[in-house]
Parts: sequence; C-alpha cells; structure tokens
Amino acid sequence: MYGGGYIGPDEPKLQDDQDDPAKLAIFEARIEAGEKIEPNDWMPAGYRKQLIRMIEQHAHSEIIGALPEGTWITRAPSLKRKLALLAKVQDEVGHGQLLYAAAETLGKSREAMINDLINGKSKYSNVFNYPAETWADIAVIGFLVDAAAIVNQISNSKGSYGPYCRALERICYEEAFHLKQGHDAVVALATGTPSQREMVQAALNRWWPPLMMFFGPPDKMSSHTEKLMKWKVKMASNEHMKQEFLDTYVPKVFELGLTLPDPNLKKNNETGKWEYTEPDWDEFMRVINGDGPCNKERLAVRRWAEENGRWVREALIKKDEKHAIPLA
Ligand code: FAQ
Repeated sequence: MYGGGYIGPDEPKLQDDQDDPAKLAIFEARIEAGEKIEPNDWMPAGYRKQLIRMIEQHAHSEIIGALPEGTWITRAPSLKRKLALLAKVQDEVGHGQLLYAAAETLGKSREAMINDLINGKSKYSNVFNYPAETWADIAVIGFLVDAAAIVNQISNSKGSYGPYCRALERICYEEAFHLKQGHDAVVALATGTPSQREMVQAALNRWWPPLMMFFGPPDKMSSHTEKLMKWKVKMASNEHMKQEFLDTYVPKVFELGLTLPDPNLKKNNETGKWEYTEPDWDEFMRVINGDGPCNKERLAVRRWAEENGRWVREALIKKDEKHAIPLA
C-alpha cells in the first residue's frame, strides 16, 4: 500500500536536487497527466513538506477524534449502539495508523509526529476540541462530522500522492459505515420522545458552528490551497467542499424536521450556492492553536497514553529482554 518508501526512526537525507527546475518541470507534467507520485520518486521539497503537514494533521485528527466518542462507549444507550460505537472508534484509531504510515513514507518518523502532537506543535481538526455532552452529540458526530470527513476524503483520495490516496480509499469505505450508524442514531432520536428530539436538536445547535469551520477558512484566507491544488494534493477548495457538504446533508437534516442554528442558511437558486453566516473565524484560530474548550484535556489523554504505553513499545523493540508489566 505504501510503496516501499522510507520507514524508520531517523530523518532521511533529503535529495540534494530537490529544487532542480528541470526536474520540477517533469514532476509537474506527471501531475498534470494524472500520474501518481510514489515515495521513491523525485519530488520538490515543498510538495514533501506540504504532504507531511497535511497527512500528519489528518492522522492526529483521527486519533484525537476517537476521544470524544470513546468516552461514550460505556454509556451508549443499548448493546447494539455500544457494539457499533466500539467498532467505529476502533476504525478511527486504525485510520490514524494508516495515515501515520503514509506520512512516514515522506521521511518524518512516527515518533517525531507523536512528539509534535503531544507537545502541542502539530494541529488537528478543530471539531475534536469540543465536548460531547450527551448521547445525541455522538449521534451528530457520527452523522455530520463523518459526512464532512467523507466529502473531504473522497476528494483528497483522487489526488497525486499514491500512499495517501490508497489509505484514503480504504478509510472512505469504513467512514461510509460510520455515517450510516450516525444517521441511524440521529433518526432514532428525531423520531423518538419529545425530550429525545430536544436533545438531538440541542446537539445539532452545538455542533453546527464547529462543523462550518471543518473545511478550513474561506478560500481567500486559505494559505495552502493554491499550491496544494496545483500539485493535486487537494482536489477541491475549502469552499467547494463545504458547498458539496451543505448540498447533500442540509436536506437530510431538514427532512427529519430538525433545524440548523443559522437564519441565513439557504440555497440561492440563481447561483446554485448555499448562503450562510460565516462562523467565528477568531474562535477557529484560537481553537486550532490550542485554546479550545477541550484542547488541554485531549492532549493530556494522549500524553498519558504515550507514557503508559512506553513499556509495550520497549518490549517490542527488545523482545529478548524481560519486562515487568506495570500495574499487573
Ligand atoms: N482544523 O490553508 P488552509 C475526521 C488549518 S478527519 C484545524 O485552508 P489546507 C475523521 C490548516 O492546517 C478530520 N486546522 O489549509 C473522523 C492551516 O494551518 P497550518 C481531519 C485547520 O491544508 C470523523 C491553516 O488552518 N481531516 O474527521 C482546519 O489547505 C469522526 C490554514 O488553512 C483532514 O485533516 C481544521 N478544520 O486545508 C474521526 C483531511 N482547517 O498547517 C473521528 C486532510 C484548516 O498552516 C470521528 N486535510 N486548518 O498551521 C485537508 O484536506 C486540508 O488540510 C483542510 C485544510 C481542508 C482541512
């Protein structure tokens, strides 16, 4: 799947000719022709750097994304819901592993990525820094966060870097199941008792603003889109993906008789585009830079896991040594 690229603990030596204009022209022609770039192919330094940044952030998002849902596994309202949520959370962690492996082919070790996450240097998706207050939040995450992730990932899976695209194809199959379980949970609440309906409406109201930030800042504020689209790492702009999400999923919310907390949200039939109130981009910047409602808690959990899992990693590396199992 990963194409035999670099996988190891040390940073590889980057090619000396990584900014050679003649090679750049050949590389860009390959991309233009729709070819996939593989780990051992020549690539410009900027392409490698951008891919590492994006795939690493994506991997962290899957791992941190498992946390709000993970806290509800023991509190899911039935055995069926518990089994489905357990499987979903396992899948998300698996997606993180696939994506770390894809990023490693570009030369950054998994250890370096995890260190950058737990030290607060790397970003991950804004949405996972908000609390899941009720079971309905889990239903809304499974339905709409997964829906947004699918729109984004299907688009990215058509891109130019082979290992990332192949990982995304597999991830999208699993996300399709997540979306079904989320939608099913939302339908159950929306068609349930008045208090269940109230609960799912309140969760929608809470998650809508972070969801409207999920695809990133407006195109005119997006610093990376132009370069990423030129190199086919990103196949659609932030606004384009958001419009696709609104087109497909707003009608599904409305058909359940639920509302969304934006009085300006409507499709303009002349332009064919959704109009909406811009979310609070200052809040977005605060949240993605470490100052959201749950950032500290999320990273503290990851630090704890890293510290308490150290003995397992050490035992795997030095399999012939005897290890005392802590807490046993
Ligand atoms: N959150 O120039 P742009 C999931 C940052 S997976 C945090 O527009 P770009 C599965 C951006 O990094 C969810 N930061 O950036 C799941 C940049 O900062 P930097 C994650 C964000 O890269 C479901 C700055 O803002 N998916 O949900 C966000 O061209 C349920 C400027 O932005 C991926 O990562 C954000 N929302 O476009 C798991 C997919 N948006 O690095 C559990 C791959 C922007 O300069 C439960 N990534 N920023 O410091 C992408 O497709 C792109 O990176 C975008 C952003 C579209 C997210």
